Amino acid sequence: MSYCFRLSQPARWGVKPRLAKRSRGFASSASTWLPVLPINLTAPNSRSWKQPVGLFINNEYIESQGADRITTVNPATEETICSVHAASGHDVDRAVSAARDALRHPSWRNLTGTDRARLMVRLADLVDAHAETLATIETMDNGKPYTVSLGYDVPDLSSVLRYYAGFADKNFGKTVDLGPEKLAYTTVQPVGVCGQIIPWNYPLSMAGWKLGPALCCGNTIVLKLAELTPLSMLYVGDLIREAGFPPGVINIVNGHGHVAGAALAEHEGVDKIAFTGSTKTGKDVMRLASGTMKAITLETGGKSPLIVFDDANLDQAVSWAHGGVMGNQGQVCTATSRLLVQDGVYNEFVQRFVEFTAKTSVVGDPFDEKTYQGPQVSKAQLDRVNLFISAAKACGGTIHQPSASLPSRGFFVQPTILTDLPASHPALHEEIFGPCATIVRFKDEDEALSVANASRYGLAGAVFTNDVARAHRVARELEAGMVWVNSSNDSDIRMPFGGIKESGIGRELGEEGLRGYYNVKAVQVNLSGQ
Ligand SMILES: *[C@@H]1O[C@H](CO)[C@@H](O)[C@H](O)[C@H]1NC(C)=O
Ligand SMILES: *[C@@H]1O[C@H](CO)[C@@H](O)[C@H](O)[C@H]1NC(C)=O
Ligand SMILES: *[C@@H]1O[C@H](CO)[C@@H](O)[C@H](O)[C@H]1NC(C)=O
Ligand SMILES: CC(=O)N[C@H]1CO[C@H](CO)[C@@H](O)[C@@H]1O
Repeated sequence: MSYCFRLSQPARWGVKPRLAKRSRGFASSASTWLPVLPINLTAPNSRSWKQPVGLFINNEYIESQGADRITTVNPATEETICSVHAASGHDVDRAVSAARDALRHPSWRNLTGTDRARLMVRLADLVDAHAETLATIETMDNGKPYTVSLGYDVPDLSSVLRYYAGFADKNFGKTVDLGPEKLAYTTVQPVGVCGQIIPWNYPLSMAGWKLGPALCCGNTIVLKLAELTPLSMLYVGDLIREAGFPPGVINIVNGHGHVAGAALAEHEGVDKIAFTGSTKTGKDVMRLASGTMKAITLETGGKSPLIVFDDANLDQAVSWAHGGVMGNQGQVCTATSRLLVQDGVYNEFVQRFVEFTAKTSVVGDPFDEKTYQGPQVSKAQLDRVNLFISAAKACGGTIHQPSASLPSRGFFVQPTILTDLPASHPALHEEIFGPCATIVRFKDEDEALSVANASRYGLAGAVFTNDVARAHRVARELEAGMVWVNSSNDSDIRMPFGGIKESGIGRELGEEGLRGYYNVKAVQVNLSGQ
């Protein structure tokens, strides 16, 4: 099979030689950092707010030490929104030492779980009280529809904080019976300073998934935001201070991945690193974190299969399959982007899926409440999706683009369905991260499973069938961290979220999500008198 298409690989993190040497010491206390005032912004929906643009360290917005800035763009208009301070390695040192001090400080260390829960709930209430502003910022910076920002992203942040607040006074150790001459028990203790690196596809929600379990267990945090979406969580900094968190417990920095992200991942003052993003960058984080053998959790890429058997309810399958790959502009790590459809219903499924997409995927202004699909987050992401589409054309695939015309400005792409691709085509194996579905036919259950599992990823999978036994058989055999029967993209904060294979390490959400944020200490007391 000749290759008609090959993706070029962007540079790795950590290849820059200066990184290997950075971040050894801590920042000196001599402070040259000055406060930064917020700027006034107004969004296309006419809402105005004061946007912080500094680094949020020790409950203050301060200047970055270097001249580095990140300029962020509204992807629907291609207009610059503003610039924010970008952390240098020294700024990361400062944030880490603020977090280390807070970890030891009685104002945090002496709190009971009940006290921490109260702070977390207060923050959740403030997030809800500022929901419209936060949703506006998210939509302007990321491009996702305002209805989704307001209906999903903001409430996800507040819900996850409340959910983990509920665990804060229930995370206990155990006593273990070792006989009359020994008292043995375990206690749970915070891991320490947690470096958390979040992606641009769900900035508020991903921050919640990281902050919730970490705060619950008494850790302190340096949260690094994504370069493409620096604004919404910076705004939350003010709410963190207002909620009453002691200085240094939650620090929020913007910065470039290969500078600030890398500095955090290799920092000797950081005890744990949690990362959500691409598989490639996840490997860089792992490599850098290995220097001090940090605890890690990674939530990385996916190419999740959705299997439709002949006996499925096709209306149901089409509707969930559409949401599973077209929702959030297809910028979802769990996107069920590989649709595998059994021979008997293949033609009908393709036809109905194309029709459903034409009807549902309304592309346009993300502040318009009729819009289902806003722009891709950036020009680079748009180019990536278009590259896969033109590669599919070049290899003789069929391209279905059922929606009407696109807005003349902004990083918009047609929702796209690719069929008749050769089995080795990259569009069937690489994560496209756009509203771009591939559909492949299969003969029987064995073939479906072997195609579904033939991936380096193992994040999610979905199956549609009327046969209960088959549904559970397939759920068991799919190589994935999450399986949906008769649905897709149907996560719940009370259920663990994460992948196997190259889709990640560890789990977020659910009770399981706490595991990465405490250490268990074993204490054994000799009662024997010997
Ligand atoms: C914090 O706890 C320590 C040890 O239990 C105690 O000595 C100290 O006074 C407490 N500090 C505050 C501010 O409560
Ligand atoms: C998929 O789920 C995410 C979060 O769970 C949500 O933001 C998105 O809108 C969903 N997409 C659809 C089409 O339901
Ligand atoms: C999936 O849902 C359809 C439609 O409600 C139903 O007919 C089918 O039995 C369900 N499958 C399983 C395994 O529950
Ligand atoms: C049941 C089944 O087919 N499982 C397969 C999943 O894919 C892996 C890797 O391709 C195979 O080793 C399994 O046999």
